[in-house]
Amino acid sequence: MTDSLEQLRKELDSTNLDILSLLNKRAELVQRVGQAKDAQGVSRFDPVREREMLDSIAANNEGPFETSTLQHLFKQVFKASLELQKDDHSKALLVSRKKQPENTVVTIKGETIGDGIQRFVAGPCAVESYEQVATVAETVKKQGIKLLRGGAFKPRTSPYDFQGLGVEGLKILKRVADEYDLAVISEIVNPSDIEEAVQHIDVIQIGARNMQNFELLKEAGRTNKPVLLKRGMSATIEEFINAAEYIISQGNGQIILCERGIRTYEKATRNTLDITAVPILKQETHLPVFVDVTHSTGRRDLLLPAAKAALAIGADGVMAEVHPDPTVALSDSAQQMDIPQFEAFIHELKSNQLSRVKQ
Ligand code: PRE
Repeated sequence: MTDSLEQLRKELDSTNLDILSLLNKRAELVQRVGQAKDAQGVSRFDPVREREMLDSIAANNEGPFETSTLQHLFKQVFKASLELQKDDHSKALLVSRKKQPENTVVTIKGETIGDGIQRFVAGPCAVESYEQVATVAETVKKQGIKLLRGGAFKPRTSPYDFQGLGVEGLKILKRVADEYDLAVISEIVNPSDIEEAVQHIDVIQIGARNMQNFELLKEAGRTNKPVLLKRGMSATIEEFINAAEYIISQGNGQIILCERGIRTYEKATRNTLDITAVPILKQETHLPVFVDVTHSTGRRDLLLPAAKAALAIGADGVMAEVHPDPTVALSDSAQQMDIPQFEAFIHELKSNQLSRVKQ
């Protein structure tokens, strides 16, 4: 006598529940494996281990399913397990929005970043002299901008290019900041310079080339100065977020992320501005996000449209370079704005009135 359909389905229902319970039991084990791997710094994906398990399935399969069918199903389980481990990992990150749903607001000399008002950071690529920085500071101040940038330590592609004025440059920034009541941002490249640098500057910038200089990240994390962290030119968003985690893990949560373009095959611009990184970073983390329009485009004619795009997509601010005479600038002369161009740039962004833009 054949079993009734109803009876068979009852058995299937109960078997489904067994499978469900076993899958979740497996998932719990996978989560524990994930934690152990994170603690050891071991890569989550392990193809050798997966191969061993697939071989064991082949050796033990008594049918009626074909081995290839079962291997396919198990591979899906491994994939889902990997996703679960990744999810757990990102939930555990201190920079993660899952950990802290509300926005981090970074405060720099009374100026707030990340509170919904869009800000600007402007200044020359490199500090060249007191007069040069003071001229730019005057313009920046006139535009109602509080944050002045200027490079004192310049990591250049060629060792024969201008390397910056070093600590002397930081002192010039400090003098100008005091005279014009501005806050200054400058890149630090060497962990051992941080102690001295924090006496002169208000924000430590960590540049694209140093995004994974973990000693530098940790040293910046041990200070109480805000840090502007630029995305590495070949860094994925996940790597960028983990770099920020290095800083916060040392106690300093005053971090601004800065998208500055990534390296692609496209040659029309210096880098490819990854504009959607902005909303992704804002979804994934609680940190403010800036866009550096100068380094991403490398083209003066693209600064304005790139800045408009950045503000429209929800960036907390835009960084741009301005020099009294870009033609004779010691670095990046092709992409810095002169003062009238900068004034027009800010004027256009303001009148464009992406309503939350504040000078
Ligand atoms: C697991 C998950 C992902 C890896 O690629 C390999 C195996 C699995 O689901 O079995 C678990 C795991 O992370 C591991 O055994 O190392």
